[in-house]
Amino acid sequence: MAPIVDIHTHVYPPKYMELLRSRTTVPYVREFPDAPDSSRLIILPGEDDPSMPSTSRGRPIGSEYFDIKQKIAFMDQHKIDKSVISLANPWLDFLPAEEAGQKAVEINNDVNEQCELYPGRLYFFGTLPLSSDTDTIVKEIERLSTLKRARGVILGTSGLGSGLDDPKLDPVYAALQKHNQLIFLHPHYGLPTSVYGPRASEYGHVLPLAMGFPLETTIAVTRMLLSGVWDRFTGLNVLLAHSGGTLPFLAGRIESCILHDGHLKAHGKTEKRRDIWEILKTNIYLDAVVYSTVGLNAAIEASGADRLLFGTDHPFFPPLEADAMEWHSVNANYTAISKSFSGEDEKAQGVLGGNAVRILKLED
Ligand code: 5CU
Repeated sequence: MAPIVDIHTHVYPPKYMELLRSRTTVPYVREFPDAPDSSRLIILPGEDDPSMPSTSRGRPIGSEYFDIKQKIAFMDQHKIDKSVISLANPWLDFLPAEEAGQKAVEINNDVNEQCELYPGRLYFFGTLPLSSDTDTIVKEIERLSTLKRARGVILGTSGLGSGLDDPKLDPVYAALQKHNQLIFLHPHYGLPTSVYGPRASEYGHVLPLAMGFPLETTIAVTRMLLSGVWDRFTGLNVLLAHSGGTLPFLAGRIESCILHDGHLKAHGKTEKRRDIWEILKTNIYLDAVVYSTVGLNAAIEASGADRLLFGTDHPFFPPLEADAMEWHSVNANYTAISKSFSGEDEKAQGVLGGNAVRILKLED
């Protein structure tokens, strides 16, 4: 039996918690006077709206966000053998350029040390100092490739500030390709809050998380594709959060729009390019954090069962009932895998962990 591996699972390590607690603008962690006993994590754009009661800003943050023992307890509780942990959003995107390089070193070392406490159980995707200059970013990629438990990097969609189709990212992509480091691409910024409408505050976090996150990922990847990132870096591998947002469902439409675009044709950009289907099956991996067979089947169809990897998104999406033993969000992903691969045990085992062990070299 292959081990069960969770490749989408976050932490805010102690060094990062210190940083969040020292801040007064988003992102930050603090207690509010009307609820002094509970800290709140405020990270998403718009979450800090002063018109909201402080207890509905952001989300409560407890030790499950930063105590590595709790990660292990969660893994044990849900029969997860290994986890590839990553710093949660918004990573270091907000730091001034001159601070980012040193903070990335501290935080990556911090996470590597936490992984070392549980040999064979914990690995991590490192964090890059993206607000810094590309030399500093490349240096951290090189350094990460020497850290024992590092298995790639987690990246948001903003890149150096202008998105992932920015040609200034080429040295970063070149270094990642050279050191064979996977990018775990994860959303944070969502869509402009105006699209959620004037009643948005009545709907909790549903619109930014269910719609904003996946669409942000889809747009970011499509921009990478359109700008020819994978034509220049044919060995660059990217793991997309939330089963690629809506990419598997929209891939046909994206490809058709490219083929029918007069502007692209006039600039010779519809020929001599690797199409989206090839990239989905060669450069892209998808996590299985989509909570239903409908999304999972689209992911399987688009990239193949051997490129799909189980994840939980822990510590986000905890059960709302105080006494719940198991997490519904985790069980929804387990159930979707079991239903989609009914009678195909080998493929199910691959998605649950075998693929991750092979792709991320998790044998100790
Ligand atoms: O609930 C949330 O806000 C989040 C988040 O910020 N990041 C994430 O990975 N999942 C859920």
